[in-house]
Amino acid sequence: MDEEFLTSLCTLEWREIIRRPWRESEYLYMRSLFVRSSGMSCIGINKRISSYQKSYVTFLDRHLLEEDYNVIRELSCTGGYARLPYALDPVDCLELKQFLDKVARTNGPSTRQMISAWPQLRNFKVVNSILTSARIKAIADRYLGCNSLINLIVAWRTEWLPRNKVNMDSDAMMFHFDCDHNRFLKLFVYLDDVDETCGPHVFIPRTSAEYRNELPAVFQRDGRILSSDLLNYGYEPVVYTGSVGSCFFADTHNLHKGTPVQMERHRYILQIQFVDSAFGQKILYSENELSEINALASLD
Ligand SMILES: O=C(O)CCC(=O)C(=O)O
Ligand SMILES: [Fe+2]
Repeated sequence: MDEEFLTSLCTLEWREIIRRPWRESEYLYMRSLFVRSSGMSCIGINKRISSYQKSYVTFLDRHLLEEDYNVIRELSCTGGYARLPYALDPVDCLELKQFLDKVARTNGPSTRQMISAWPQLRNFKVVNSILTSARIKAIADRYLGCNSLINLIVAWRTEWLPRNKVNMDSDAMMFHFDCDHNRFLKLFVYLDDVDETCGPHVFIPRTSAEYRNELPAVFQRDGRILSSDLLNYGYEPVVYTGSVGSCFFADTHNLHKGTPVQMERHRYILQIQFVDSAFGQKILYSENELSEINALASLD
């Protein structure tokens, strides 16, 4: 398997990719290439995807307002993080929050109760309002340089557990980068107020893609990273708290993590993922579901 092979895969249309049998080895190859090339592999592949869609990217301007260009500028300054300049309707957010409160706790040790099934999520106004927002899709597409595909919608509640019961690694509470796809941008929505006690999202700006080659050699690897190691090297984490309805874009190729919630506190999140290629980690949705989701989001 070589880079040429991966590049040709990423030029396929998403339907062709998801109809191919999914192979874990290909996904792991993409991941290891990302690390070995200090993030550059995803840029090369993304440039090739973009080059096929030049006219699409210029067409995005008609969907963007002046304040959206500030978001786009912020994304490029931080390496892929920016808050949306407006909040979503709190009533819509609380509807999904209340549903998450009813999701039964699984027996496992996780602090997170998640839902991602489209037949469940499609009924929520907050989900619909994001999927049908031309501004949000246009910002993501501008960042990703292509007509992106939405391939993951997930909502979860995080709750308190005694520290010795929390698996910080599997609950994404240790610094890591995501690499499920080539290039991607997630939109996080806080479905209720998130202050310092509710396990806010934390990230290290400018550690994604092209910035990876500036990382010290000890961090040029896959896997979890201790906060203390990053602090020792002078990295300053940024904490995103926010009130109900607030949203931010996150290119989680940057080092990032969630944080534990304090006793009697909860965090409720909705997350939507835009990808430049369907190639990578296995997709949870069927072809019909992806068509339905992306028809809502289409800018044509
Ligand atoms: O819980 C969080 O804020 C981060 C979760 C995470 O690592 C992710 O969504 O990629
Ligand atoms: Fe992550």
